[in-house]
Amino acid sequence: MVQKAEKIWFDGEFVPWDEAQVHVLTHTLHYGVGVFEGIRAYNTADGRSAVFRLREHVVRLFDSAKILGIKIPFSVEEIETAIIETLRINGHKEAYIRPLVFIGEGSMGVHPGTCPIRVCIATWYWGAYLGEDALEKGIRIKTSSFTRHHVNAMMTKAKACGNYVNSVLAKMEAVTDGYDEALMLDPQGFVSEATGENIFIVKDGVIKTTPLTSVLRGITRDSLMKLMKSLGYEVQEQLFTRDELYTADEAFFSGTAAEVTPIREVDNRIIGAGRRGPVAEKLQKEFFDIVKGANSDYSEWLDYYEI
Ligand code: PPE
Repeated sequence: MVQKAEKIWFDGEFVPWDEAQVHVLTHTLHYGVGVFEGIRAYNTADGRSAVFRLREHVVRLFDSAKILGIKIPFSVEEIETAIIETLRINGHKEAYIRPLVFIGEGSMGVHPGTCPIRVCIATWYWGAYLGEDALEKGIRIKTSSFTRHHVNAMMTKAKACGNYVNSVLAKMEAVTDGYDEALMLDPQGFVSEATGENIFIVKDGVIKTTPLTSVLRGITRDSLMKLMKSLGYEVQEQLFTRDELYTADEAFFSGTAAEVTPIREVDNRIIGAGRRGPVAEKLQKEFFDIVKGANSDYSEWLDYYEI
């Protein structure tokens, strides 16, 4: 259950958590055309708090909206300010932040017509996405029977509500079958991403990740790639197959919610030593230092605020 906070920012105003409601004829509820973001704020080493890569997330929200033909009735700066204000009003020193842009009620039928565009921002505490042990021990995943979107069927660069039907189906299947997460293949059969994470593999010291075809342009993915290069790793954006993943020395997921989560088993095959590998461990340490403000080389990625 989500831990309730005091307020939700809704169309420019703060409303009590329980009153942030919509009508059943909300267009997005029927047809799925809406966009959202997932952002994290962390406690920082100096006792303050900071939102990680706020600008990039808000810009991606606007890009997602543009892809879907939605005009957000606020500016990037207004949404950024609203996010910080929501964290402060809720007293959240550490939180997951969920901005959502959706089409409200008005007309029915596939064409959204003149239905209003509505925007809300919720914040809540969210610990380790795939369980407390996941970050340390790694997770077990299974190739999904559901194929990831074709790039010209769903707009994969948009973090669109409707795109997640595919993710929810895959996640439910994986969990029902006793796995932690689903690995999704693209329509050609190459590894794509997971239901809410990008994927990396390591083989003979070289790191590979899926190119930006069928996958979301992950901000954690981008952060890790910059970090890997600065640490001297060779990183390639290249399509790879599930059997290449089976024989990798290490594999891990990246995402705002999942952070850096090692994968210890795929389709009942042990990956590497069957536990968090040295590259994942090193990247986790560096990543958490960065998000918690302990590495000044990356301070431009942090927007500080105080409660
Ligand atoms: N792929 C997908 C499909 C995806 O949903 C996410 C984020 C990523 C990749 C990684 O992107 P980024 O967060 O920018 O590194 N998934 C969000 C939603 C998770 C949820 O369960 O809801 C997230 O991690 O916040």
